[in-house]
Amino acid sequence: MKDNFLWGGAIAANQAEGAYNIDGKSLSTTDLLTVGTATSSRKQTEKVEANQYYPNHNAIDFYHTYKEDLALMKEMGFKCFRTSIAWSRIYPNGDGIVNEEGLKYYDSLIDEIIKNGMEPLITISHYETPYVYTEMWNSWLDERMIDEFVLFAKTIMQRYQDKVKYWLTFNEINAVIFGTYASVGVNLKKDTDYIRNLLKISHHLFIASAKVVKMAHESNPDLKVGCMLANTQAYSSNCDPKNEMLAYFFNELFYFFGDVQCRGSYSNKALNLMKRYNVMPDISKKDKEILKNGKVDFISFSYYQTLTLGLDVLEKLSKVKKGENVMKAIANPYLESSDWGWPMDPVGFRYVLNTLYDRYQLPLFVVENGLGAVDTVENGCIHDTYRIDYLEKHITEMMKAIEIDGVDVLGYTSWAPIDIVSFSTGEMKKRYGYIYVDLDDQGKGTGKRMKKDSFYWYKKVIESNGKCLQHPQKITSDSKVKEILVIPGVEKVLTKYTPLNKVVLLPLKQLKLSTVFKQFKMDEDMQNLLLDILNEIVT
Ligand code: BGP
Repeated sequence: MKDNFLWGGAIAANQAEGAYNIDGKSLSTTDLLTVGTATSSRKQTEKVEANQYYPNHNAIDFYHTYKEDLALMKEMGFKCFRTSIAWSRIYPNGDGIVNEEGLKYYDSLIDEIIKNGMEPLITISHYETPYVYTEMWNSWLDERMIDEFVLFAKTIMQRYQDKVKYWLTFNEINAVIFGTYASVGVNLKKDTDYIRNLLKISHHLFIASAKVVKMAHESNPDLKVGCMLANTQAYSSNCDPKNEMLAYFFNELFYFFGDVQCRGSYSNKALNLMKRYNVMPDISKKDKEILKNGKVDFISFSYYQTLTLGLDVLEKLSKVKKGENVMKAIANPYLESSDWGWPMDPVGFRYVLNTLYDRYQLPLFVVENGLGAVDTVENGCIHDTYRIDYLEKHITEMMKAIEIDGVDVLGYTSWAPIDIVSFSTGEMKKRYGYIYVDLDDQGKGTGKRMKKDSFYWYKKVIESNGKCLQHPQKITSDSKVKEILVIPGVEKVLTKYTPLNKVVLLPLKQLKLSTVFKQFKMDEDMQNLLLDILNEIVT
């Protein structure tokens, strides 16, 4: 692994910041999504309704806690931190008037990221288009959005060009296929023009992105701008060539977006298909020029799962009962699924790193990968071995792609280093973090941050540049004194920092640390400090 490999974590403004209506911010599209569950989707409302709960309004209050949160990430040794800039803080009213208060917030956030030794990676638009555009023009269905986006991007890129080198234009640009409102704020009727309109929206996004890439390169050649694609690799459900063909065409949908942004033009196949079905967007000569001059510098992508397709997919999907998870119908029998039904496929990760690199020959950046799972707090500890297991396997495969296969990867920012609101369901209990946040699905709780076992594990991974991936023994308040005393250095710490001495320790050997803490009336802060010191020794 290169010494400058960018290990870190990724979040998005709308899922973390909260503070949805302060310092001049207007509503974003995501501010109007209610809370959902794994089996019932989030609802979109036209205004904030009193009897509904909108989890993104307060999220985890990162707007106010970023200093403490970033300090924890620094402790893990992060080299890179990805977040987005909420458009609705910068141009809240869609009238070209900039909100200086919003910029001030990002001035200090970005300074803080840098102060903590991390390279900022900024997503310009991450599922948080100002809602005013949906009201005025049905958002990205209207080509006027291109200039609005370029203005927004210009404002932030000029302001932060000396501080931020890596930029992404649209988060998961291809997610527009799965939901036009959730991704870019367009309410699209499921009528005969659906596909034509979908392609029109995509074309607007492509042009806007390409203009921003060109603008960035012209204003500062050091800036690197990437696309961001949601990767959901499809496998054929068996070796029937017809199923293989189906999976191939599904994957082509993904490449449709990658081709335009990386190669600077629509592929012949895409043009042919759009012509044949009479759904071609208006692609002027000038547009072609813009696309050609706005090729991205690198490819970033999210990777969580793969899926399996066969010609019987529609039949399978039609059998899914109300309330059941759709993902199960297309799950791979060789893979286990997460609590939310997402098939976990570490080897698939190596596969997509290879295929993407082969196709475009551009550096890759893994900007999202992680496990959304339910965590339980036991005696102040969170033993998330399942998360460590998931990440360990995925990082191992990524390292094979880099070290054995020769794929060029700039960095890995896992989603999400701290628990934040889930985008798809709006739940808090779908947790990804190394840092636990004490809030529930209704936003109730203290908001307190706690380190999970994965926190110590990831710290070690970064420190060793990926060499130490094994899950080390972790000391918790449940550990028995006799088990930890055999670890070199532990006895010294216990006798130095606590009222314990060798004589006292002897009869306590059969006890758990929590009992010892109680006997010696150690307060919670002292207990946590001691556990931190002990785990420092172990790792
Ligand atoms: C990606 C989005 C993120 C994030 C992640 C996990 O598609 O870019 O915003 O949310 O998925 O998904 P979820 O939060 O729904 O579990």
